[in-house]
Amino acid sequence: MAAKEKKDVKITVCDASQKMIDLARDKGIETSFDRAASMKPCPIGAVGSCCKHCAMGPCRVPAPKKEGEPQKTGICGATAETIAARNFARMVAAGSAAHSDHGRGVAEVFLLAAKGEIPGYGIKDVQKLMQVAMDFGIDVENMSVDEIAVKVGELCVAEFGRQHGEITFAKRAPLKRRELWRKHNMIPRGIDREIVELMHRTHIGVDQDYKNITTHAARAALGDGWGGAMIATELQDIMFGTPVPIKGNINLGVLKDDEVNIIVHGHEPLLSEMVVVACQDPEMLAMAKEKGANGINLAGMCCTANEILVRHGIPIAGNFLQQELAIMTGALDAMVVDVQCIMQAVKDVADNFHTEVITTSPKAMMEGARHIQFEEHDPINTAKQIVTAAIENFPNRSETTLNIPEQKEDMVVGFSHETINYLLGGTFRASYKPLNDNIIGGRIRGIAGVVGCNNPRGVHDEDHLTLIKELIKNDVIVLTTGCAAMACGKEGLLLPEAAGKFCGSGLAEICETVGIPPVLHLGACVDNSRILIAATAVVKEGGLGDDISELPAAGAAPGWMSEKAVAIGHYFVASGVYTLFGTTFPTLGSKKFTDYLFKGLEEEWGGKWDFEPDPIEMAKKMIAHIDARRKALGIDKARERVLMDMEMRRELDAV
Ligand code: SF4
Ligand code: MSK
Repeated sequence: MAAKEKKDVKITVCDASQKMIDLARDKGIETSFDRAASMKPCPIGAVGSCCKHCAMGPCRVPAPKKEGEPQKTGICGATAETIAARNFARMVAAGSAAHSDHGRGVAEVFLLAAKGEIPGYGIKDVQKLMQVAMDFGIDVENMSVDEIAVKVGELCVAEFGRQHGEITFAKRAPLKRRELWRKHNMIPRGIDREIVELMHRTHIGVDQDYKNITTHAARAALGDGWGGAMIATELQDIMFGTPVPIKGNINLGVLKDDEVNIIVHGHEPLLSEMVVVACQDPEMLAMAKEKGANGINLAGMCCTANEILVRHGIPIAGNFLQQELAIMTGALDAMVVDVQCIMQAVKDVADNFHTEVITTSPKAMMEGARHIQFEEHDPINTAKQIVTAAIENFPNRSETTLNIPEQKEDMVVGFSHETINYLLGGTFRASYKPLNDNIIGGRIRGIAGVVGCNNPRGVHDEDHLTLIKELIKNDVIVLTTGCAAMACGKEGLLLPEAAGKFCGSGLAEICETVGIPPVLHLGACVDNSRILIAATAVVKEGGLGDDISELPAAGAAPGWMSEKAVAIGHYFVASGVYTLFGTTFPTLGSKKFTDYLFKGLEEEWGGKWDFEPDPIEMAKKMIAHIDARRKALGIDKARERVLMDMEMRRELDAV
């Protein structure tokens, strides 16, 4: 199908993206939106009913079309539920591996930095270092900060290869949750071990009990959320600074027509932290001037963007589905990628422009791209090489292909758990008490985590925005990360002013009084671990039950696409959260297995999965769950007085 014929089909709610998609189609340049339209998903594979775990297959076991028809099994006899569970579990394994390998990379660099072996890297957040050291049982009294950092680095690296016991951060979870995990043998021994075992169990002829597979998948996923991803978040904060509220800009309009434009894209902040420094280097700026540019403009994409946004206010050019579109502006001198969520197609689009695609990780190379390897012992030197390459490419830019959309939006980001604690806390000490009190009092109805990717199988950004607006309209405060956070940023939902425009009266008054947006940007995909910590802090503060599963809270990823999203979803479910996916769900081919995920799990774990492609219906389900939890806690009546009188307002002002 010719690209131009599809022009009238709504594919994004982002005007800047639409402009670039139209431009690509006019030029005959194919993007993921075109490929999604022309390639329908395999109806058997999409619902988890195809197994290719051995060479007797692939075996397809779709649900019978008519009642009474027998359900096929694989050649080995594997049932539809075993096959769906194995496929699901392998998604969890891959997603957990991705986050955890990110975490391992951070831990290794942290250790080198702690030993003073990386120029430019050190300890920025000593308080958090002490907190983590105490989690590991380190005797901080008699050690210097450097010695503590080395010990923390060694112990974090060891968490990955640990063979016995329990991963350290599991102890951060509420006691009731840990007891439940122990009962079901779900606490990870070591991060790598559970992933390896999950791959073993899902090999032909091993674990053929879908419930048993699901439980071990949770053990691997918990090794991500409470292990690899949490290590990544904590050590990044210690090394680069724990985020505090900071202003930023978002959308393709952040690119500049008179400056060298560099986008860092992917997930790891290790190199991009130094690219930030290199872009401000007088030598680099002089070189840019020599080449005719008025400066160097650094922007981010996907979660690398979130990492440097929340710590430095570096603008974001766009989320996952905008990576090809950023190149369509003709203004991009270098797209620098690390790992995860990088479409191979960026190179094809770049071939139509002067843009140089630069890979930096030996784990993520791309045919035809330039490779400048991240040297962990000397990141500033690598960063300068990259910035130099972009500067040298600036004169190759053509005025005739320059098309930067004007759209860009302001936002306030950087709501780490510590910041939420501080902002919503009392006058004399940070605490979650005022937040809990406002939930108990009904001004805040509940908490939602809305996270995850964009997927061209739906309208870009639309479901995130519809869902989130419906939630905040109903006084549900939203915590967000990843590409969902970026959709919110583009829509102005990450501004304190959004409260008056979009929120119900209870949430609006809280946000206006405290001066926060109703949607709090917590960071990148690995920073979903911050949501776990925030949820635990709410439990520990008291008054809202003894476990995460008792909170008036729910989670969603309406536009998910990656295996990491499945891992995240599974560790939230295993942590007690009602978690919904939109777009599609990868197990629907097996009713038995899907029923177990959507219904059976709740009885065992307190959390459960669900699938709802309509974002309004999704919001209704989340709110119904929140209300049911409020009722169970005996705080449902408080919702009847959501409007604040003057006395309530004074009380809030005083905290
Ligand atoms: Fe088929 Fe069983 Fe082999 Fe899977 S493991 S491909 S179901 S024979
Ligand atoms: S980048 S995993 S598309 S959120 Fe973290 Fe976005 Fe999903 Fe990648």
